[in-house]
Amino acid sequence: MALNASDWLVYSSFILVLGVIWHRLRRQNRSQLLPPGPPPKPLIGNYLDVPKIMSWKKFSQWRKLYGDLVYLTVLGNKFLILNDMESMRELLEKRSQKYSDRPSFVMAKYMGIENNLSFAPYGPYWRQGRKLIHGTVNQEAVKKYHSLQENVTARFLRDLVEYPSEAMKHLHMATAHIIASVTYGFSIDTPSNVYFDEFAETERIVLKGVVPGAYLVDMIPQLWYLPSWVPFNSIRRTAERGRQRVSDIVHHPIEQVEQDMKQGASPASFVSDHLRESGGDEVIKQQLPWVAWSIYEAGNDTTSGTMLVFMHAMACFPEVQTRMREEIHRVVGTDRLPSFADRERLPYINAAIKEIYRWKPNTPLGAPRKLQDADVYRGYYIPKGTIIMSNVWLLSRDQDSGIDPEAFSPERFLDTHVKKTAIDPFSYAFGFGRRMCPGRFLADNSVFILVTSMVATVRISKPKDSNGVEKPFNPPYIPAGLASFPYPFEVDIEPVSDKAVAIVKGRAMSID
Ligand code: HEM
Ligand SMILES: *[C@@H]1O[C@H](CO)[C@@H](O)[C@H](O)[C@H]1NC(C)=O
Ligand SMILES: *[C@@H]1O[C@H](CO)[C@@H](O)[C@H](O)[C@H]1NC(C)=O
Ligand SMILES: *[C@@H]1O[C@H](CO)[C@@H](O)[C@H](O)[C@H]1NC(C)=O
Ligand SMILES: CC(=O)N[C@H]1CO[C@H](CO)[C@@H](O)[C@@H]1O
Repeated sequence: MALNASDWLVYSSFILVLGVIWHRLRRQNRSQLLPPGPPPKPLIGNYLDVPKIMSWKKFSQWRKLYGDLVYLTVLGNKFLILNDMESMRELLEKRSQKYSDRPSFVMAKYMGIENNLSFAPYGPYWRQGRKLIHGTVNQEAVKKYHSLQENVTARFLRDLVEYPSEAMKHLHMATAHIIASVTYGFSIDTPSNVYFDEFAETERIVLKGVVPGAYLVDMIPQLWYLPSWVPFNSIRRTAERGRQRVSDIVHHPIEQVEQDMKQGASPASFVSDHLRESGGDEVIKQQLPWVAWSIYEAGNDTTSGTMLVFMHAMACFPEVQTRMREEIHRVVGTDRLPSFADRERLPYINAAIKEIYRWKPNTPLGAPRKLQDADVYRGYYIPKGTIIMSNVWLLSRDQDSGIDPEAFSPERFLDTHVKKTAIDPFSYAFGFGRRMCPGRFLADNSVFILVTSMVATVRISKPKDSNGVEKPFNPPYIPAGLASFPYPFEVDIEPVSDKAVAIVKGRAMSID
């Protein structure tokens, strides 16, 4: 069919108008100023500028060059780094409607964890899951776990004084025990327990699957579609294995709880409470295993990692350890272990706990968010889909108190010691806004009771060789990823007195 002259005119002017509109839009968008950042290279963007380890240190240096907002592109992905509290508050809290989504990771999606709470897109599924969790671990509800936490701590201390060289193992057991009991109502006390290995294996796979860049495929989704003879093929195999593992681990413990409930032998827990209350609600029944698993995953190594940081600090700063012990012995005495009822009367200990969260923040860049719609802030245009990282590590380095940020010094939080106290890490260490860590009260209680009871009864110091000479002590931290805490390390543990040993053993015996 041939076009006549007038049709042709209509078509071509239509196309011309479209072209002009498109050009205007482009120009308009181009004139919209992106936040400053290191100049990108063609195609790879800032790929070579971002260090693979401890990127937060580099980002913090960039603040001096580019300011509080730093914009990057890496292989086509857009990133915005927030370097000050005000922007985190404004964007992640006040504008949370737009900033509460998470980036999706190809590997995580394939493994089936994409829609499961911590990584879930911002929407009704996520909201329902948060509601389920909130009932179990809100500020009031966590009080019902005090007794559990005190008991686990007493057993932990007994193991610690009996087998001090296995301190790291005992610690992992204790934190895993608490979170497993809260979630499923049964402990994963012994390594022989089937769940223990499953959990540990799954956690390793999952952690690799959600760290941006841990698998190259997250940066280059197209890789996924490479023919399988290409060496990258292992990507698919890894994902397939992860998927099966994840599905097993998510459902096995729930089946166990259901069985225990039938026999009337299931203690109160997140799962059994909701199974009882849901009255057969199918939506809840389907989501429950995933939410339970999310609690376990989000609560296990964050808590034990925080305790490792504590032990690292205690070995390096013995004078702080001594001041903590003096306060506990003065307030609690030496005839019993500390309890939650003592907390209010322990200001130095409470400052020391803040200092643990500050000294080596567990998630130095927070957890990534994805911007759902384009936004404008401080005159800059932030494109839709930008991944937002909050550089809380930089906040933790504040010098307001005048005390060196690298020192472990609870004094920085006490207005009896400094003119201006440091920023309270509770305002950044657990995230922001609607996605803020729902487990922070439970976590903080675990940290309080473990820290206080340890300081009361054992002395933590740098390891020594058989001649009593201190060995070099510099525990390496996990070098990359979302979380930052030390690998298990060697440390010396000895009871502060024979009386402390007797108290610990007596208390542990009263539980069994
Ligand atoms: C000291 C220990 C802990 C630290 C430092 C920590 C820190 C965090 C951080 C920084 C986030 C991201 C928040 C954001 O995006 O703004 C988060 C999320 C989360 N945390 Fe924790 N957490 C800890 C312990 C726990 C515990 C014990 C639980 C279990 C109840 C838990 C459950 C979760 C869940 C489910 C999320 C995902 C929330 C969502 O995406 O909506 N966390 N945590
Ligand atoms: C230009 O930016 C606006 C948001 O300010 C967006 O809605 C529009 O799609 C953009 N246009 C182009 C051509 O990218
Ligand atoms: C903790 O131990 C005490 C005995 O010392 C016991 O009465 C209490 O029920 C235990 N709590 C839990 C949650 O196991
Ligand atoms: C809990 O976290 C610790 C520390 O990262 C890890 O070693 C351990 O395997 C985890 N426990 C389970 C049961 O997954
Ligand atoms: C709501 C939702 O998408 N949940 C998903 C969690 O992951 C499993 C694993 O594949 C999916 O089957 C669920 O649909």
